[in-house]
Amino acid sequence: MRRYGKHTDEDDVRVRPNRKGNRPRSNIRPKHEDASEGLVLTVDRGRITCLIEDRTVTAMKARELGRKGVVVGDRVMVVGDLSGAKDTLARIVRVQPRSSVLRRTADDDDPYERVVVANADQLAIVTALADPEPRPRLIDRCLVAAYDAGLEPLLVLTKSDLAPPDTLLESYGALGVPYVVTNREELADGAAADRVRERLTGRITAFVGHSGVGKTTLVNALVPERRRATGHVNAVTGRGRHTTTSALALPLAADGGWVIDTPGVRSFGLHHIDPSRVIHAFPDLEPGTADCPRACSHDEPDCALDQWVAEGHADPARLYSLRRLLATRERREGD
Ligand SMILES: Nc1nc2c(ncn2[C@@H]2O[C@H](COP(=O)(O)OP(=O)(O)OP(=O)(O)O)[C@@H](O)[C@H]2O)c(=O)[nH]1
Ligand SMILES: [Mg+2]
Ligand SMILES: [Zn+2]
Repeated sequence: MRRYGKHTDEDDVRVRPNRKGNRPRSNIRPKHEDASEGLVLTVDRGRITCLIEDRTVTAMKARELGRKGVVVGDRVMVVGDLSGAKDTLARIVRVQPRSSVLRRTADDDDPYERVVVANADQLAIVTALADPEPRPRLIDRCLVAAYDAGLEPLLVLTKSDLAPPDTLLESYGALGVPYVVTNREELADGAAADRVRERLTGRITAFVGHSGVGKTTLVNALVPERRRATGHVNAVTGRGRHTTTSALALPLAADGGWVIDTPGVRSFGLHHIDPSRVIHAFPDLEPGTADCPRACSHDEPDCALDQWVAEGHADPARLYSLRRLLATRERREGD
């Protein structure tokens, strides 16, 4: 493999004379046809860690990528020094088309959407049953974001040693979202990891939730050889301490699949949600929208879904749940 020296990239080559002599630039510039595909494992202030075959390679964005972001889960084309040796820096020249994009905004009025992860196929919505208190509004918002992005949601209810899951499970029953309940004892004896792992095999799952709900604790139980730091929940405020500061993708052993641990969120802003994509996750209701007015919000007087349910095609509880989710953008914190 050719070396271009420490921290050298295309831009350096363009502006600096070549110290080694007068080789033409075309010899120095890596050819993009030689690019190797990598999976982005983590992004830390412009330093992007990729997995290329079995090597972990640090890279940065090539200038030609412009403002296009690179996020955890991206499949990228990388050129330059791909040895993975210390102090080497490769360049990402292309981001492959994404199969899914999970977005969130800081709040609903914020037009700046950040991509949380790319190419995930499942969203594990992690909620503690206590400490911190569960907030159904955040769950609803994550569900909407998952449906909108085409990810399958999985409800992970942690800390059942502190409070029972019954009320929460009841209110999500009609949605039919798969769920797992875990607790401290089962984290210790491996039962929690086993039960969660069943849902993760062969898939790329992003773990999201408030700080302190136990995302990293669970990821550590699933991938013990890659232990990350966990934090304590503040006894007075009942809040987590935002221990995890960057998203990280970790491979599940043997049976395949990836888990992506993410930093705790305070809110999950939904700036733009397309109701037609959300309703796609409700196959029992979707055919009933054929008679809806154009661009129906599915939560207005002329919506055809009332008729659909009245005619017995679907369970009214399902329509209620759908509308509760679609209305979650309008509701304020504390609802
Ligand atoms: N009682 C109890 N505590 C738990 C359980 N799971 C995790 N915890 C505790 O919850 C605290 C927070 O766990 P973390 O894994 O750091 O939470 P996190 O969601 O990763 O938090 P951030 O990284 O800040 O977003 C730690 O003290 C864990 O030991 C559980 O099932 N029961
Ligand atoms: Mg964490
Ligand atoms: Zn409608």
